[in-house]
Amino acid sequence: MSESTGPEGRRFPAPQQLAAAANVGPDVYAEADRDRLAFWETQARRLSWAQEWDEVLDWSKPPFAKWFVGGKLNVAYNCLDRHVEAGHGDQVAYHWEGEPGDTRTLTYAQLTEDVCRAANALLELGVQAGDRVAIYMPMIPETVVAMLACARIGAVHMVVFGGFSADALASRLDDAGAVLVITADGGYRRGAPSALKPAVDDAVGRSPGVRNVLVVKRTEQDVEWTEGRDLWWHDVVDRQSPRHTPEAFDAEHPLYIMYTSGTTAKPKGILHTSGGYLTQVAFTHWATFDLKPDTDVYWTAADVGWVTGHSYIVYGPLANRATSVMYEGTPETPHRGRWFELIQKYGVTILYTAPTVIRTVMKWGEDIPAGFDLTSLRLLGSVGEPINPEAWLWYHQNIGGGRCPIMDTWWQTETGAHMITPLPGVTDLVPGSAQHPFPGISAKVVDDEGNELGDDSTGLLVLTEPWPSMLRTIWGDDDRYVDTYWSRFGTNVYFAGDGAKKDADGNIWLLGRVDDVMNVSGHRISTTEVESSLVGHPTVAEAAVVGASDPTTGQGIVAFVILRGSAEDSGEDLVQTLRNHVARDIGPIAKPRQIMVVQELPKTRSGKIMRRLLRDVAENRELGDVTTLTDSSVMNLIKEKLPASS
Ligand code: 6R9
Repeated sequence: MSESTGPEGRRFPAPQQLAAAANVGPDVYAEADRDRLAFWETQARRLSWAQEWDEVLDWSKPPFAKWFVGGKLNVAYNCLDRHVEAGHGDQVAYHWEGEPGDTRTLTYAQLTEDVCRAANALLELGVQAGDRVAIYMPMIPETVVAMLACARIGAVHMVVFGGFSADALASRLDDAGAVLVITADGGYRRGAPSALKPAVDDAVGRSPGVRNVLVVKRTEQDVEWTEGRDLWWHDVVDRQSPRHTPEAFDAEHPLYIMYTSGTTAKPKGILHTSGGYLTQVAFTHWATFDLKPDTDVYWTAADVGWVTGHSYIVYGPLANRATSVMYEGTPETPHRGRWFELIQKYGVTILYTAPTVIRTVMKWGEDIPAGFDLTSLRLLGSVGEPINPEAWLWYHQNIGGGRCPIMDTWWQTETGAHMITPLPGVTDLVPGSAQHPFPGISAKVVDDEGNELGDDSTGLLVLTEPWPSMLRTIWGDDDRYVDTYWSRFGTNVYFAGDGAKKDADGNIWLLGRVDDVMNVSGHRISTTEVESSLVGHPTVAEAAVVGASDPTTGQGIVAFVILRGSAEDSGEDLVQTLRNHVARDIGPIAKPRQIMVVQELPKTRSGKIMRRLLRDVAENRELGDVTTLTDSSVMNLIKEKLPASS
């Protein structure tokens, strides 16, 4: 265990100035512990309800929860109209920036009108409350408008990441039974227009339930057109009335489906509903990020097609009347300082992103962020993977200027909102650990039998009480919902699928997916720990570790590493140095059997490394399903690196 990852590693106390004015102070934990349901009830009052609930939680048929039973609200009204009615219509909701450098500014008043027009258009197209609408779009304002228009009329949106293939889209359209697809001709990625419509044409051709395809003109690429089915957004939406009276829906009315890949080929359609979801995303966004709506400029640098985009680009920020930045493209276009240029340009105060991006910029070198004025930043966030202590310290120093606390937020598509995270004005930060359950959340580390473990032990992460933004089911498959999440330790305990460790001070460290735990000669070693050790070496920027079957040890550790910009060579010497480094750091048992230096790693839209594919490579198998990769060509690059014999 390297020095910085152990409990003896450095602590970063909450900055005093921030703590003095923080949205939540240390008492929040005691308040939540005193009466958990009353606590969530208080948070629900942050929203505007057309009708109060009769009961906070109905958990009489676990694991099927109902929150704020009998309550009614309109999610879009809560994100838009109420802020306009309160006199904030001129406040900027989004500073949007396209990859080519075009910009749009949307105030709350303008966004409300745009959403009303789109809602009227959906109604004209015959979309009804409860219908499913697929959204397959680039990161442009119409994507947010489309989501909120669905929410406004009670239609269930299903955003499919624009990088996914026609196959991935087709299987989701079919599973959800979508009646409408909203898309664009294309979007800009890495300096060039990237088409979306051909994949839609392919997928919709196989989905007889889809009546119409609504197409936003973004790149002006040529598109094929199916008369009677395809409609231009500007023809249908622009002529609509900018007024629409929102209807209040039940707190448990479905809001959206978000597909997430599971261990089997069939993706799971995670269902979120309205009142509890909006309550928890709004409250966590406000508390974890200390959001001050009048002064902050907030930026979740992630894709809307990931749950992080749903909860923390769209619903949380808008419910809290935040001013956000939204950016269409990739961090390295047209140059590697693009993100930092945006922080400087808009005076971003809060930045929320994924460790994979931090490690990428680390690889490019600290000169890149150093070239921009980042002094507007006051708080940073991390999500998607464990953030290695090295990457944490680098983020803290080179982007946060040593002054911004980092909120390492653990949560999932299924949980809807933050579940384990420090709080900015309260927690002494421990780099690499997500630390404590959020107030009102019960998370525990248990052994294989479900017994709670004390401090200083390693096991499985479970959630032992229902929470407002929890998934309600897997779309169309209640049995799979129960089996996947609520059967390992009984129907009252949610099995998250992540390994976790509690240190001697009770901080929770996430150790990656349970299926990422390796077993080497009977020793359980987490891929995350070996990866952190490798990234802790000065030559390594990124590492992915998998367990490959091994005739003698059961599994052998195989590592794929990307070197830092300044590091040279992939020679045998360096590989030996790195193997010894891990052995010294964690123990000889963790010494990788094989280390391969590569240029790229296979990643999902949320920056998660697809270890399953690397395991296929390490075990010399045919590659499995690659539909959720952002760039499937990286697998060919990696295979080329393999020694011809293996
Ligand atoms: C929000 C999101 C969920 C899985 C989760 C875990 C990993 C997310 C993390 C983290 C360690 C963090 N994960 N945040 N691991 N520390 N701060 O990422 O949702 O795409 O569904 O992934 O991501 O393994 O189980 P999703």
